[in-house]
Parts: sequence; C-alpha cells; structure tokens
Amino acid sequence: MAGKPKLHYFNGRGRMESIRWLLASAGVEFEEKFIGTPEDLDKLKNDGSLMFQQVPMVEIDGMKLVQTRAILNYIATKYNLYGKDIKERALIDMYTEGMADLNEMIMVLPLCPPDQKDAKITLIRERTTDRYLPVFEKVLKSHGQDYLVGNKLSRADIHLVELLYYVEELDSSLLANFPLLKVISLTAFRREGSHFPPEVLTVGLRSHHCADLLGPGTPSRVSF
Ligand SMILES: N[C@@H](CCC(=O)N[C@@H](CS)C(=O)NCC(=O)O)C(=O)O
Repeated sequence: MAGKPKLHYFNGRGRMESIRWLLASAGVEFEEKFIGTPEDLDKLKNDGSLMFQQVPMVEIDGMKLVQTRAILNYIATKYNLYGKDIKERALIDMYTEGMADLNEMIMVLPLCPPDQKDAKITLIRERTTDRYLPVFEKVLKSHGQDYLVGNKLSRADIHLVELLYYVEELDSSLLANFPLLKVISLTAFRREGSHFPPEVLTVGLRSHHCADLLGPGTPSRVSF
C-alpha cells in the first residue's frame, strides 16, 4: 500500500492550504514536512526535489509534484473530484480559476505595503461582492442543487468553502447578500466551534449538514 502523501511547505496556509483541503475532503491522510528555516528550503533545492526551486511540493505515488495547480489537478482527478466529462471539467475549471483569483488577492494581502493595504482591502471587498460571489450564488440558485457542478461533490465545492472561510475572516458582512453561500460557509457552526482547535473543527464539519464536503479520513492538519 502506498504511503501517505508528504507535503513540503511552510507552517502556514499559503499555497499549500487548498491542497490540504482537497486531500482532507477526499479522506486522505497526509504528513507534513514543514520548512522552518532557509536551510530547510536550500536542502530541498539542492537535493533536486524542487523542479522550479519552489514549494509547495507533494510526494505522492512515487512522484515529487510541484506547481500548486498541477498538484490540485492530480489529486482532484485521482479522487474523482473533477467532474464526469470534459464539459463538467471545463465548468469546474472556470469556477476554480475565478476562486483562485480572489484567493490569491486575499493570500497576498499580508505582504502588501502598509500604505497600500486599505486600497487593496477595498478592492477585495468590491471584487468579492460584485464579481466573484454573485457567480456562485447564481449557479446554486439556478439549479437548486447542493453542489456547483453535476449535483455531485467536486473540487469546485471544496475550493469554494475554503474561499468563503477567508472571506468571512476578512469581513463576514461580505456574505450578507449571498444566502446560499452563507449556508455553505457554515457560519453558524464556525461561530459555535470557534474555540475548538483546527483538527476538531474539521472533524466537527463532518457531522454538519454539509458533512460530505469532508470525507471520512482525518487530516493531519487543516488550519482555518
Ligand atoms: N507557481 C508556483 C509558485 C510557487 C511559489 O511562488 N512558491 C514560493 C512559496 S509560496 C517559493 O517557493 N518561494 C521560494 C523561491 O522562489 O525561492 C506554484 O503555484 O506552486
């Protein structure tokens, strides 16, 4: 039996977090090798493990995968979270890329120079409420199903829930006009469970009404 996937990244969300979410949702346990010092990163670079000298890197199925999107594509395909045909896959890709655009804006916010931060936050708010969330609310409303594509859990749903957590963290009022997304973002549970450590919160999500967003395996770590 193949060993657990091994995730090489810093001890933070960053570009690895969506990979953690996807694996956790597929019920796959994984190990994390945190890069704690510049020397740790140099070691990986020098031993040839990083194709482009960058992380995330995931050891899985005898490969050392790099490039976040390539890693996500592999996991989504392997665990059947990528639609039933190329049309569903195209939809999933479009939704996912839109989510990735907003996710990226939020992810790099801490790196923003202090004098530009307010303007960036204003832009994120606008993009969230005027460009990105309306798309997903409309999709859910239009077909009345629980999932974005094909009435079945796909990576698009998983990326969406992750994104909604970040939006909520930034400003929960941004979800005010998106009733269907509010349900999916598990706001109420999160409020009740906010004192739990992340692992418990993740387990708790499984018993929630959106439980099948997260599979039966216990992730080694998903941070919120
Ligand atoms: N396109 C790459 C970008 C990866 C990337 O920028 N990684 C950063 C950490 S988040 C890194 O490894 N920086 C170290 C370096 O470039 O030397 C991906 O999505 O994986």
